[in-house]
This record gives sequence, C-alpha cells and structure tokens, in this order.
Amino acid sequence: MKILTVSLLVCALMALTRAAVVPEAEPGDKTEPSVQEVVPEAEPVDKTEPPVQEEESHVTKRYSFCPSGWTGFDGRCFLYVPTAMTWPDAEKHCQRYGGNLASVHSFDEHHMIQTIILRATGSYPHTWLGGFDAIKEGTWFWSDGTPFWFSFWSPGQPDNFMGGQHCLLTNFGAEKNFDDGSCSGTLPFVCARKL
Ligand SMILES: [Ca+2]
Repeated sequence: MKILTVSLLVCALMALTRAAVVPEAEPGDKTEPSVQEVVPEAEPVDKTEPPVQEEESHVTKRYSFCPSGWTGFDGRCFLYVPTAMTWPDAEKHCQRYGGNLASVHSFDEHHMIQTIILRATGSYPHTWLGGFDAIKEGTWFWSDGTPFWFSFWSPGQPDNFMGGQHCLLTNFGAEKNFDDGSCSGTLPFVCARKL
C-alpha cells in the first residue's frame, strides 16, 4: 500500500509539476503577443495595398470601358468622326454615342485630340469641337456643360468673321489651334463621352 501511496503521490507531484510547467511556458507564450504586435504593423501595409490595386484596376477599367475605336484619356473616351457634318448635326451625332462634341480643358487634352485626328487622317484637318458662343457673342460654352476656362485660339481668332461664326473648330492656321467658324459649315469632328 505504501508503494501505491508513494507512486500515487509521485504521480500527483508529477501532475502538479507539469501544471506548474505550463505557467512557466507562459513566458514563451509572451513571445506570441510580440508576434501579434508584428501583425498590426503588417496590417497598415496590407491596408495600403488594396487602394493601389483599386487604382490600378480603376485605370484598367477606364480604358477597358472605352468602346472599340475610342481613345481613353483622363476619365473620358474620344472618337474622331471623319464624316463632315454641320456643328449641330455633329453634336447630335455625338449625343447618340452618349456624349457631346469634345470639350478641351488643358494643353495635354488638345494635344491628345490632335494626335487622334493625326492618327486617323495622317494630317490636321479642320475639326469641330464642342465650343460655341451662339447664345451670346464672345461668351463661349462647351456643349457638355463644363466650364470654358481653357482656350487655345489661333492668332486673330475668334474674329466672328462676317458676324456669323459661333462654333469652335481646331487645327486652324499655322498654329493648328482654335478658330470660330460658321456652325452651318460641314467638318469632321471629335466626340467625347464619360466612362
Ligand atoms: Ca473665325
């Protein structure tokens, strides 16, 4: 019986010892929080990654959403239409695409539009854009409703020649910039639509 009692005591002691060892293992466990501390540090990195991916995918979407033949630029799609039309007919034509005649808001946009025209024609033909001052002479608007704060007039333009020029064309003169022309004249044109 004594042996059994002793062996039971030994077992009990061993169990207690193991139980005591577990708390001793806690210092080792304390390394886990330090691992967890690393995780929060990693989280901000993870958090920064999705926006970059979103931006990349957004840029991809911007261009992938432009219809075939259109050129994506800064959130819009542009199309050169070679068929000569009057300015109002050209505007109506662009509206059937869900857009308007192209407005221009920077030198880069103007250069891009000229590049589209050059690529399509191999030259710089006079081309309607969306500017007009038919409501009030000298007060220009873009047909898409955006503010007309950027203009790139060729020298001497707009001159409202013969009092009948209220629509904006580009590629005029040696500078290949803006001119006001007669809205009933027929020219190719550039449409723009939002993505
Ligand atoms: Ca003119």
